[in-house]
Amino acid sequence: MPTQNAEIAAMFDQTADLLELRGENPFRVRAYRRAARTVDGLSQSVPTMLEQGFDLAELPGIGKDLAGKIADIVTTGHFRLLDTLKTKVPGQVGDMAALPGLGPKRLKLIYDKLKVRTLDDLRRAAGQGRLAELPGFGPATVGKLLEALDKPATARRFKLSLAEAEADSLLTYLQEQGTRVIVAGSFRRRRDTVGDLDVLASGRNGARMADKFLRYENVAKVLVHGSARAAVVLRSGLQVDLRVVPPESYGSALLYFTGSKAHNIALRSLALRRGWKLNEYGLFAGTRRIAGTTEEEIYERLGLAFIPPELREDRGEIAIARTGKLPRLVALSDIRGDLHVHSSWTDGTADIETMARAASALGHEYIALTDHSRRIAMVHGLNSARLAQQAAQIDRLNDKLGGITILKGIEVDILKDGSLDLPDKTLAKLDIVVASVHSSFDLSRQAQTDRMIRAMRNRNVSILGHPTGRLIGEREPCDLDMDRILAAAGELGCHVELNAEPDRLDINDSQAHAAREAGVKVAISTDAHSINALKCMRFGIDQARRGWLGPADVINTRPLDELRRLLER
Ligand code: DGT
Ligand code: CA
Ligand code: CA
Ligand code: ZN
Repeated sequence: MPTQNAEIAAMFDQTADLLELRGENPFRVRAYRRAARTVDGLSQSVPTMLEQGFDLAELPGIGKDLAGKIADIVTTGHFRLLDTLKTKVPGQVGDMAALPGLGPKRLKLIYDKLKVRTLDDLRRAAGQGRLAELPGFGPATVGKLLEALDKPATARRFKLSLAEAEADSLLTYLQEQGTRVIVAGSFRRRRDTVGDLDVLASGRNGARMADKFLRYENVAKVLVHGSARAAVVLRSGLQVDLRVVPPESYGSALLYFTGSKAHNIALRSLALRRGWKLNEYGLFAGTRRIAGTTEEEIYERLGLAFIPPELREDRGEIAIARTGKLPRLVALSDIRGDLHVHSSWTDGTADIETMARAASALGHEYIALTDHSRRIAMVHGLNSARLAQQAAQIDRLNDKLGGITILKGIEVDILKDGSLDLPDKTLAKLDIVVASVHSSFDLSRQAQTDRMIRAMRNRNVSILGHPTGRLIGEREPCDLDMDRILAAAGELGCHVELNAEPDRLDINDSQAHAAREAGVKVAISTDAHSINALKCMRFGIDQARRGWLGPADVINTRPLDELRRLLER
């Protein structure tokens, strides 16, 4: 798995700590701290940016030298300078510098006063209350430290997109004539992150299948090796469980291992109430198997409509499946266009025509070009004048291109006070305005919520972009009162985005469900900065389905003329 922004930033911070501890050139120390902040504040993941050909040397505080080092870290997972520095400080002081709250000053303090040399020394000192006696070690600092010291490496969850890349190549390797192999678990339910992969195979020779699995080239460590079961850790750190079941139990095993656990338990008690037994081997009346080959026949026997895996979370789906009134969930084939797309006018990698042709090839009838507004100077955000030039180019392209319409739009920055980064008269000329927060993520809940509602009150705003600002595994969602935001959106006729970028998936599944309940319509948009990223729409569809959204809940399932009416406020 490529190294992510937060890890790169942490390596630079740690490097700065160690350089400072050794009394090295303060300019060099500051350069690493600044680079850490820049990397941490990016809205896209560095590996993705590199893949898309973005030159990191263009970022503030990152010159050619640091850009090269970052690329190195992404490919190797290591920062050589940091590794060297760690060997030059005594004991495990180098590793301690990675812990939260332990900068050079505090490190020196515990080294000198408490004679702490190793992580174990540190745990002991904290446990015995000796840390708390030092100046600058308040309860919050010590608490955070202890938490970080206790955190097992296995607690980590993997983004769905990364898990999918791993799953695809593993399945290609395992697939053979006469067997079925599928990934069940949270992966099949399309959760935004997965703890591990649960691979299910049907076949008579489980031992041979398990052996083949263990010989997979990406296996780093074998955890379990049984006759019809195996578990491994891949080189990326992702754990994979394999079970091989006979064909007559395939459906019941698939149902069981798809989960969720809560859904399984609810189904099992439904079976019990009829005097039956449901487990991974089948549905049984006494000792007689009455279903098990397919999931469909099990649901049918239980008197339920088939429940799509995305809904199996025990959030009311079973009761509704009994009435046969489950919603028809939105599918990728329902999507007619993409309403958040960037071009090389700002930080995209392709020009407008290339993006439009690629979208057309994906079957889209329209795209909205929504480059950044001027505040984001780092990416040459558009002011009114450049936006007018862009509009002229879009007019020419719309005359020239057939089959796809390019809508004129902007991703306008929501400023700290909730005002927008461009004047109303500029925004009023556009077909679509996506308003997004890219700064001040740490406002209080009240202030952040008020800020976004103020932005939505501007009648030029069509869609609230990536509402929570989260970057999965890297940046927490900002503190928001989502109920209040959705209520305001509903009242104001503003739509909310479900950003399909695999690092974002923002809003998330349960927020999408809340939007539906509040009568707010959702735009599923890729936020693509490259032609490849246009294909990420399906990750947004996954989360929309998990949020129970149907085609009518999603504005970009509409033909263009209907969409235009929906964008009017
Ligand atoms: P994850 O891996 O944390 O993202 O989540 P899952 O849902 O993939 O959970 P996992 O890998 O622990 O187990 C896979 C499935 O196996 C789970 O969704 C349901 C089933 N399962 C696991 N443990 C139990 C259990 O104790 N009872 C029942 N009924 N099902 C279970
Ligand atoms: Ca799992
Ligand atoms: Ca598992
Ligand atoms: Zn954005």
